[in-house]
Amino acid sequence: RSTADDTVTSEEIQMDRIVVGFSQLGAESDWRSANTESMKSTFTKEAGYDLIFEDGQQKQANQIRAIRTFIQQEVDYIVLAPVTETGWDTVLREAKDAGIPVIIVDRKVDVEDDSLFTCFVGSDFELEGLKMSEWLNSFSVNKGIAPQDIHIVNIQGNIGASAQIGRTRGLEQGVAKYGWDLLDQVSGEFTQAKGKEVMEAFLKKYDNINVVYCENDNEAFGAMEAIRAAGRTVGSDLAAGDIMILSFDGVSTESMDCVLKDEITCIGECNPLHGPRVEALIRILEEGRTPEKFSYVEEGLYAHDDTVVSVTVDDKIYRVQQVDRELC
Ligand code: GZL
Repeated sequence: RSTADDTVTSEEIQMDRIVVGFSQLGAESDWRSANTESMKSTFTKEAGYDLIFEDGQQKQANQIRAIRTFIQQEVDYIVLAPVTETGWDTVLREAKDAGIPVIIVDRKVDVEDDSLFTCFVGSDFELEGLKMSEWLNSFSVNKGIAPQDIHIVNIQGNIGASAQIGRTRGLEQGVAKYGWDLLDQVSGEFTQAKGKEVMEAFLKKYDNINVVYCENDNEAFGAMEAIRAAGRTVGSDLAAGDIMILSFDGVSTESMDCVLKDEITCIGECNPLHGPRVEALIRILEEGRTPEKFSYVEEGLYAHDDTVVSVTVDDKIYRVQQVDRELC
C-alpha cells in the first residue's frame, strides 16, 4: 500500500491507494497509444490508485527490468502487456515468489505453467484472423472471383507477438480452406514506415497482387502510400485493377475514414480500451474472489462493402458493420 507521503494525516491513512506497476510494451501504433491512454485514465489517484507506468520501447529486456523494479517497490499488482509471447517464465516466477499478482493484458505469454500469472484479458487474435478470412471468402463469392484469382501478401506484425501469431494463423487457415494464392508474408512491425517498405518490396517482386492483408492499421497506411506511389489504386474493384487492403484495429478516425472511402475495404476490430477491464479484475482480486483465467473481448468487423452482412466462425455468427456514412 502507498500513502501520499511519509507524514500521513488521518485523512491520508484512509487515502491508502492500490499501487499498480504497468509494463507497457511500447508506443508503436495508434492502438498502443489508445491502450496506454485507457490504462492511465483508469488508474488515477482519484480512483484510489498509484500507477507506475514503464514503456518497454519494444524490448523484452526493458519489460523484464521494469517488472523486477516493481517487485522491489513491492507494488500491489503487476500488469504486463508482453511484447512477445516467450521468455517470461523466470521473471514471472520472481513475481509469484514475491506474492505479487500479475495480470497479462492485450497479448499473451507462453509459459510452461499458467500459474505464473493470475489472469489474462485481451483479444482472440486467431478469431480476428478467421473472421477476416470468412469475410474475404464471402466477398469473393459475391463478386464471382475464383479463389485462385485471389493473390494475397501478408504484412505481418512483430514476429512472435500474439496479435501476429493469431492473425497469421487465421489467414493461413483461410488459404488452406478456400485455396487462395498466398504469395508472401513479411513483418511490417506494426508501423507505417515499415509497412510501406515491405509493400514497396512486394510490388517489385510480384506483379499480380490484388489483396494486401495488413496485421494492423498503421501498416495499412504505409501499404497505401506504396501502392499509390507505384501508380496503382486501392479499393475493392479487383476487376478494375484495384489492390484491396484488409486490416486490423479500427482505433483511429483515420482508419474508419479509410473504410468509408473504400481505401481499406474491411477492418477487423481490435478494441484497445483495456483499462476498465483490468480494473474490474483488480476489484475482484481485492474482494478475495477468483477472476476468470482468460477473458476475451467481443469484437466485430467494419466493411465498406455492403454485400457481406455477417460471417460465421465455429458456428458463431458475427455481424459486419457497414461503414457507408460519416460515423458520429
Ligand atoms: C493487438 C495489439 C497490436 C495491435 C497493433 O491487441 O497487441 O499491437 O493490433 C499494436 O496495432 O501494435
